[in-house]
Amino acid sequence: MMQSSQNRMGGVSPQISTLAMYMLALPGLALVATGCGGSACSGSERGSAEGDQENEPSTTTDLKANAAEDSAKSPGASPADLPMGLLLAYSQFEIKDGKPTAKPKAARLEMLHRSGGQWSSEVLEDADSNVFHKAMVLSSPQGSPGLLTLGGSKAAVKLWARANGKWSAKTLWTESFGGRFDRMRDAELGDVLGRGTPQIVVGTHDQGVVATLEHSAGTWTVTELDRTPNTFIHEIELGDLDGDGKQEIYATPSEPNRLDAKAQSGQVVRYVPASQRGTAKKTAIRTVVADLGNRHAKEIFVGDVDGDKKDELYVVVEGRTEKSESGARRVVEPVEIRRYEADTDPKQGAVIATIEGDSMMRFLTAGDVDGDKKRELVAASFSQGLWLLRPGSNASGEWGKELIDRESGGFEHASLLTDLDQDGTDELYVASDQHGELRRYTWTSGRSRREVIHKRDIPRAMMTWNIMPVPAALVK
Ligand SMILES: [Ca+2]
Ligand SMILES: [Ca+2]
Ligand SMILES: [Ca+2]
Ligand SMILES: [Ca+2]
Repeated sequence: MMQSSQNRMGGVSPQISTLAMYMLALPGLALVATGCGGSACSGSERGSAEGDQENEPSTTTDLKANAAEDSAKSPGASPADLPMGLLLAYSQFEIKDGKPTAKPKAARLEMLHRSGGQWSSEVLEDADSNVFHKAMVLSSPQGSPGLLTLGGSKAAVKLWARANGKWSAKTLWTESFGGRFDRMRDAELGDVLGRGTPQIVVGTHDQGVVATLEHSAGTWTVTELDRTPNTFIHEIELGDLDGDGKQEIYATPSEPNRLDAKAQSGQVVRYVPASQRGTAKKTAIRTVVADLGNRHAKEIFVGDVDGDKKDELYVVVEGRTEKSESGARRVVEPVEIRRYEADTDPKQGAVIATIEGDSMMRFLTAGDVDGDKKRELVAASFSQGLWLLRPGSNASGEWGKELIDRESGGFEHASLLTDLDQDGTDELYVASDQHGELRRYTWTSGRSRREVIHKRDIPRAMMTWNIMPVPAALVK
């Protein structure tokens, strides 16, 4: 049984505004989403239980022993107790006559953890904003970990801490950028400035602002690395492609989102902060690393997936659709995943996978699903399901591609490979917003198993924007 408690923060009513923009895209596009077409489904086994009732509460804290015992009962089943939980960032919408409207409610965060064989969640809402795009753990400079949230409309970066059972926030950065939309859209943590402690690197809508937030002497200093009118930054990634031991910043500027998806031009750019080069002349040196022409990317991943000890950049290039005379929209150029190394020509990214029939893909996550110490990528497309991608001997050639689950989808389709039970193998967590379910996938003997771990009655009452791991002790 789910337990939940609720804290409502802030005092400003949510405005009907920017989320309508997101929602506008939904009704028409949702028609494209297809269910599992019988034989078209993957061969995955289906775990049927919500939560997992098979496992008795544990009496020992030896998680590895628990995991082994549990998996002997049912391979891949969730252990009764998990040392890590999940942070789920949402927007939510008012319900009228049992149906979701386009009117956004307060930004919502759910903190999910599992103990005694039960998944439990706690809800935190912030009426200052109408969406949390992401929430993640940030260890404060004083050492105590808190929860960092990225809010949209109003744009706010907040750090939450719990005292005497109540969550409260300190606003690290809020700004009206001067355009039509104000959103903190994505952030990553890393020591990009070479200070010895991590900074927060943030991407925003709609004035193309990319900024670092640096803590020193009790205050947070915001430094803008870039600003371009009428520009959305969809994602930030950090990594060291050039192998000098210092992380660069990668961001995805594009024209504002369009509903017709005919063409939306974008790039992936790299910022090397001046402090990495020992110059104070400019805040950062900006380079275009992927030139996507009349297409754009909302999702990128930077990391070493192929195991050569060097990071590379993966860019999910959104597809293009066109309307036929009958008014039906069809995909003329499907989603592609392109790979870039440090010296790849910006126009010559290597296509490692194509997702036929889809024009949108907003999540790419890396991890080791089978415990062979080699990493895979999981790609979550809007309407064509979840895909497992494995590099071959040539990491810039076409990768192995395997359907995990056709019956999984959503506008964002937030997904995360992470090892909550800490047994050395990653599980896959996916928010299938089309079904209003959070699902967990594990692999046994090459086959995936699906288990629903959290669900809501009205799927479209919420959109899941991000999933991140969190130590369970922080959210219990
Ligand atoms: Ca570097
Ligand atoms: Ca690599
Ligand atoms: Ca693997
Ligand atoms: Ca695991």
